[in-house]
Amino acid sequence: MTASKSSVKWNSAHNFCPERLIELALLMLCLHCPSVQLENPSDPHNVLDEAVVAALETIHHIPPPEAHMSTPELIRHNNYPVEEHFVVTEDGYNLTMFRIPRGKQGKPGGGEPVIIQHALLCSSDDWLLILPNSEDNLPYVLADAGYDVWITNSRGNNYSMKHLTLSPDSLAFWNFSFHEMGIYDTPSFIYYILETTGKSQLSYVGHSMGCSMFFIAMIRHPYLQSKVRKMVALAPATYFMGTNSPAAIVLALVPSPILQMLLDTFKQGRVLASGVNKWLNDNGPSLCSGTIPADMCMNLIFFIVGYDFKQTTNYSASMILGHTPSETSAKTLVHFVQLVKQDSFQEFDYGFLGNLQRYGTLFPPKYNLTENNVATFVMWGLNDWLVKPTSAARNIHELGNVTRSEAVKDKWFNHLDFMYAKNAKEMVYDHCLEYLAD
Ligand SMILES: *[C@@H]1O[C@H](CO)[C@@H](O)[C@H](O)[C@H]1NC(C)=O
Ligand SMILES: *[C@@H]1O[C@H](CO)[C@@H](O)[C@H](O)[C@H]1NC(C)=O
Ligand SMILES: *[C@@H]1O[C@H](CO)[C@@H](O)[C@H](O)[C@H]1NC(C)=O
Ligand SMILES: *[C@@H]1O[C@H](CO)[C@@H](O)[C@H](O)[C@H]1NC(C)=O
Ligand SMILES: *[C@@H]1O[C@H](CO)[C@@H](O)[C@H](O)[C@H]1NC(C)=O
Ligand SMILES: CC(=O)N[C@H]1CO[C@H](CO)[C@@H](O)[C@@H]1O
Repeated sequence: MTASKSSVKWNSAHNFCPERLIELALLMLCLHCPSVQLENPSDPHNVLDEAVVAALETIHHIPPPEAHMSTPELIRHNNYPVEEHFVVTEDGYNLTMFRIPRGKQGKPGGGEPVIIQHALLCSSDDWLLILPNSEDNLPYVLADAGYDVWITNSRGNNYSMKHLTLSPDSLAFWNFSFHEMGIYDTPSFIYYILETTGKSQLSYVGHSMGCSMFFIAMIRHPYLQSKVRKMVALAPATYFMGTNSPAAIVLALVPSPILQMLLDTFKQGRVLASGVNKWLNDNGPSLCSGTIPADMCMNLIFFIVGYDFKQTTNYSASMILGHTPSETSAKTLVHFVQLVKQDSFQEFDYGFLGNLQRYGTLFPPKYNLTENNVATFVMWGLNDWLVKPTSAARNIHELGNVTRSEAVKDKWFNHLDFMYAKNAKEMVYDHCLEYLAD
């Protein structure tokens, strides 16, 4: 009932045709562009026609077919083998993992399992969006090196929006943050993968929230530490001191109970209103392909995470918008905003009364990073607006067993470049391989 309602709503939004409005605006801009008029001042009609043709050409680049492919479709499209696996957590969430058991044809398999875990508002898709050199994507780099790759999806995202009893339309379904992902999802992935492969250990690569989850899992379930041989932490999201992400700063201005209430009321406990991300994913790629619109879209994305034009390709905007953002719970976002405000890596803050009831203390308990002794390699970006180099340094200082740490050598590397940059293989993934092989 609700589902059909929301699809009707979004269809009517589509009839509004924002695409056409944007095209019209661009066309008008181009028509008034002085450089076009100067080229051929003697023949105004010709100039106009040429300008229209040029404008249409920049606008009407068709997005690559990959922009609308799901994770298994992308993997098959790139000629790698893929398996789909499901695991149900102790609290009933049914999570999806995609496995690439070996590299391209002819490459050996059966290597060590490696988990690749995505960040906030992302999914397994986000590890597969580098074009045109698609072999540079992290899962393929690891698979071709002989690893048994498992790309995991944490609760609530597009691929893990399932629960044995709760419906995603209920507030109770969205009653989780990255704390629950760490307590329940990460252990479920680890146990399932070790059981399925018969191995005794695996390694783990996390990006941003993918690291927060992992640290929480290791700190709250210390017996899991012996199951993980090595961990790679890419831009770990634990401390946010001095963040200059405009989005984080604006959100931090809103008191968190009010932010939570607003999101619960207007978005049914999600970050994105039901259907928004599907609409964006369906329409974003065609809105954001072509040179000018793609640049505008990338500008919007950079606004959140830091500028880095050199490392995006003309495919980036349409690939990213075709797959991202994926859904997550409002509580996850609010929990992150609390970390930004309080500059502390700690459990969810329910307010004095709520904390007393839940934790028996006025303030939420902190996660003690020193208790995680898994051998860890931390990488951070010098141009990361979310996780600043000083925050990365604090994280490294506190973790129990950092055996290697370095800033990415490209000084413009930002928070999302760990997934999307065209030089990510050279700058990051090759270093991961080297560390894991050691
Ligand atoms: C989890 O979801 C998958 C796909 O929808 C389904 O095939 C599987 O049976 C589910 N697992 C359980 C235990 O319900
Ligand atoms: C969310 O979970 C907390 C405890 O984990 C509980 O107190 C609260 O009532 C739950 N809220 C909803 C809407 O299920
Ligand atoms: C991207 O650029 C390449 C060459 O620069 C071109 O062949 C390709 O058509 C462009 N793709 C898109 C989606 O604009
Ligand atoms: C964190 O854990 C380490 C190692 O177990 C311990 O030495 C330290 O005192 C703990 N820090 C706090 C603040 O509890
Ligand atoms: C850190 O990891 C290395 C490599 O796995 C291991 O040999 C060492 O014992 C670990 N250190 C601690 C304090 O656990
Ligand atoms: C639940 C949900 O939104 N699933 C979507 C995830 O993404 C794939 C591929 O884009 C869609 O086919 C699903 O409908």
